[in-house]
Amino acid sequence: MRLLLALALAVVAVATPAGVATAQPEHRSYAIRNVKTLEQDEAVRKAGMEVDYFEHGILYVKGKPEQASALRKQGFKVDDLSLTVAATPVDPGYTDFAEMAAEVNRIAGAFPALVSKSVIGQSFEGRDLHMLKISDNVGTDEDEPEMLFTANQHAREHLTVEMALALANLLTTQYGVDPKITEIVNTREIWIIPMVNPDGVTHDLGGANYQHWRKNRQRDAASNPLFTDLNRNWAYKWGCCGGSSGSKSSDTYRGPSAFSAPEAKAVKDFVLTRRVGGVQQIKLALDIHTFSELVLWPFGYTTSTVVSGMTADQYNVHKAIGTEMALSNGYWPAQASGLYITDGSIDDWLWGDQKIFSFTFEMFPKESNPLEFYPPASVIPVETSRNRDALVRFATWADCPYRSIGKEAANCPAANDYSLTAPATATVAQGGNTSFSLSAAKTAGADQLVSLSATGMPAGATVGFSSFSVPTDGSAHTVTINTTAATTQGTYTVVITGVGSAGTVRTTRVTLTVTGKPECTATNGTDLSIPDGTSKATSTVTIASCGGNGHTTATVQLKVVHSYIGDLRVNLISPSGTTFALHDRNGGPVNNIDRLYTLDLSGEAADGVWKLDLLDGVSGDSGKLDTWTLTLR
Ligand code: BZS
Ligand code: CA
Ligand code: CA
Ligand code: ZN
Repeated sequence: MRLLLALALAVVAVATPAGVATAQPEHRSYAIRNVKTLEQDEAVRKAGMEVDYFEHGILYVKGKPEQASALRKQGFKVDDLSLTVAATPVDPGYTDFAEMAAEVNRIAGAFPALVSKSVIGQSFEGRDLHMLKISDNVGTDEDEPEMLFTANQHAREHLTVEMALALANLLTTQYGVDPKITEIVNTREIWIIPMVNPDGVTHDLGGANYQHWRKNRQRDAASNPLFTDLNRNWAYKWGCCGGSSGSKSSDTYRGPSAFSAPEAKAVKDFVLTRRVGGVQQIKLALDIHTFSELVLWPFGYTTSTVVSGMTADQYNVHKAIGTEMALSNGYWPAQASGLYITDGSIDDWLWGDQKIFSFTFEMFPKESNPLEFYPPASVIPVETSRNRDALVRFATWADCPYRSIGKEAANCPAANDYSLTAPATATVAQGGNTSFSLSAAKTAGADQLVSLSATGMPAGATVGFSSFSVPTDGSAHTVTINTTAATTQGTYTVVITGVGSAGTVRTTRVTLTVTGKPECTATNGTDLSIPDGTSKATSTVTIASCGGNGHTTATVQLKVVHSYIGDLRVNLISPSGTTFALHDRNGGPVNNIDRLYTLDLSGEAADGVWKLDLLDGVSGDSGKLDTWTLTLR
């Protein structure tokens, strides 16, 4: 979610002792859009409204309806947040606590061989925290990599319980039907906690209208509110860095101490039971939230990528797996602190304390406005099945997340083990060939004979090995890659896989660059500022003598520096005038774009002037185009 929006609502909540974020009749929260200049900001103050904060072209204020009407007459666009909040009726299509409990029991009853149900503890108000385990031989603690899925730490994020239950249904109903699902269930042990904050959910759904409730429903001994943001209550760097609040009325109140919230503590205690013989069995975790359509990874407490507790390899594993999921579901991948600094989040603890590679999904919708915690329940099927492929891919890494960066031999040793070594990069011209050396060297146990194969090659290219079966004695062998004149220019990740005679599978990755006609590629590296507001910036490159059309997998490598890419639109416009959207207000308040876009430009003549339009759209943020490279084929 957009945190600042939550804070706006929290301001309203302070006024009511029960903490219910409903409007006070005389004193409402407003969002004033398109406040561009300080003078206009001043006009708002003069109207007598109290400014909460300014964010991203929107001024959040409190005031009276008369003051709002006065501003509207002066031409301001003033939205009454209090009204919107109060006016959203609860959609019975979302799963409440009792329905969740019934569904969990139903799934466990329907698939006794695959599913076991347990209760890991109770919420503050005494509701059971239900959990499912899904695996083959579910009653046995097998030596299989484990995965943890948690949802609904934040009460109003109702789509998240639907996601967790959809996952449980997918894994069970598709077992024996879909080979990928069958493989996952057979080789992993999957824990799903679909509703971490049942008291909050019950409160949020308890009236005719949604309550915009985020936190739990804890109270102190005197029954005064101690409502706590569960995703700020985890012990790793708890309260360290300004990423949570010490004020009880805040929507990001971190609680009086780490794990003061019984719900966070129960999940933590469960995770600790998965340390068997000192080894944490859970390898991957996903905590599900709404909204903004993001895939996030730790750390949230710092903007540093590599820091004590997070090596470059470990960061790169998070980034590789997170980015792969985002490419599948269309979310935006980012380190959590790219959104804003948070401390005490579950992800920071799972990684920082337990070394579980951990991720957060911020689900649908992408845009932020006060209604958007509460899309109609009709979106549930689309928005949950949207993540199916991403979650299948996620599960495939659980046995060794380091495989995502080709470093499994060093990090996930097998009894009989070896490492495969090849150069990190290779370059080949279209229609040419390149050779590099490859070796297999034993690192543990018995020597093996390793059979080699490669995937990820460009279409039309072939790979040859001087020997298809190599011993693990470290000797050098030669790999040759041949391309044709039609092989598409670009960068490829060629994965060379070895299968040892003792069954050990190891991979190594080579980043292969296929260079083509330089005439079909152009770069503009001149910085171009992207104005704040509604006028676009345009950068051009000229392709002069490439001839023919673009390829089906043409690319644009784009680097933009911007403080809020959720406002940004970036379009490529061909010489004939066709528009191709590269970036359309994705990523919310994340900064900067550094991304390779693949486009089908086969319908466009290559030669001519290609334009890149960049439009910020909303005031409050600006940036610059750093560089872009168009590769037509
Ligand atoms: C939300 C947003 C979420 C939060 C962002 C976040 C995710 C921070 C993961 C840190 C780690 O409430 O959905 O503010 O907790
Ligand atoms: Ca099993
Ligand atoms: Ca196990
Ligand atoms: Zn959330």
